Amino acid sequence: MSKRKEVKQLVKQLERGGVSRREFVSRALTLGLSLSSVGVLLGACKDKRGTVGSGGETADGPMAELGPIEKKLHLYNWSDYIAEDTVANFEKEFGVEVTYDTYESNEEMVAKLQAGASGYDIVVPTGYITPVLVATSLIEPLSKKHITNGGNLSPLFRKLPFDPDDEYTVPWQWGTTGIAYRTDKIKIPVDSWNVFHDGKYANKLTMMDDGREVIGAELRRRGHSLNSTDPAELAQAKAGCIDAKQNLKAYISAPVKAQLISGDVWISQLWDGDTAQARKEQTHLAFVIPKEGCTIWSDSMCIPRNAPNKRAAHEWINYILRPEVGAALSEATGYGTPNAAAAGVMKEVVPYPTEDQLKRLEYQVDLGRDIATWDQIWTEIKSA
Ligand code: N2P
Repeated sequence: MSKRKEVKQLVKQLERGGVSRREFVSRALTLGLSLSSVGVLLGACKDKRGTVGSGGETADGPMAELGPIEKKLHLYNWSDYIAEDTVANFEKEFGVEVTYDTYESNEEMVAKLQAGASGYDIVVPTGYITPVLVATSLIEPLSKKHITNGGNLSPLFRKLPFDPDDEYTVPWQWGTTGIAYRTDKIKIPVDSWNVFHDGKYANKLTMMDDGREVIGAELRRRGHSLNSTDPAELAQAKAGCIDAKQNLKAYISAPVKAQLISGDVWISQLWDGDTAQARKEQTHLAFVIPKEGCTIWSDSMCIPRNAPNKRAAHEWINYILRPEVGAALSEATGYGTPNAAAAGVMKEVVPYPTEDQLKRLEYQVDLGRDIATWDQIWTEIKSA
């Protein structure tokens, strides 16, 4: 192999964390590089990995400690939640073959993990479900010292209530669950969950296939918390959901975008980012945070217990945290980035909610034992 090729390979290894910086210097010198050119290479490498403000943890915390990188990585994520080349670029750079499976709700993902032997290396749960995954040992603590790009994250998304010591999660994207509607079909601006109870839009309405969101929206419409466990409030919410159901074409989440684009559906309970994705093909689409309020959420990357490819999983997390990778991700998904360094290189960033908006937004929390009541109500609504 030519010297140039060897140097190139060594740089690649350093970028992947396959060699420590100290080892890199000594091997580069052996290859005949001058000290100053080694310095330049090191500097460039640091920039590429986007290590900012992480206290220089990259210096001697090589991923190599996690063993050699595996040949495979199995990702399990929400649908329509990644940029087109995020996986392909990772495969190319790391020489890892990625399998990418998707789900439509937290509950679908958790059921799969609970069924055991999923083989997944990364899952992307919403905050409220994380404590459940921890309590049932379905995910395991991350090796934080290997996540050297963690300093790129905005402090707004660190030490969140569902993971107070940042032990299990690294944020992926954040967003809100409000109402998407066709501005060319609806002449009066939509601003309330009441619209799902309006018979004149019957069969042009959909709500998400997600009990937490559907019951939560009805609770907010009635002036309650979307995390309520009060039996009387829940009984009213159930009746309200059954009332709205008569007008709904379906309970459907991300896949509703095609129907909003075609005009088969005019008004949907939906996430802001998925609405933004649909807007790329259908300009007559607006998204609103209803006046009664709605969910704000943040989804994170976690490593399931017994994940077979731990080194590759940590490499993936670190890769996603690079500024340019994070920027491409949010530009494609239309969601907010928790990555401050990524936001710094984006043309347009989803702004964090204003004080005023935050008053109407609520994070879902783990319902503890009351989850059984919620599940029961959701089953009754769906079969009504
Ligand atoms: C993207 C799904 C958003 C995830 N299609 C909601 N937590």
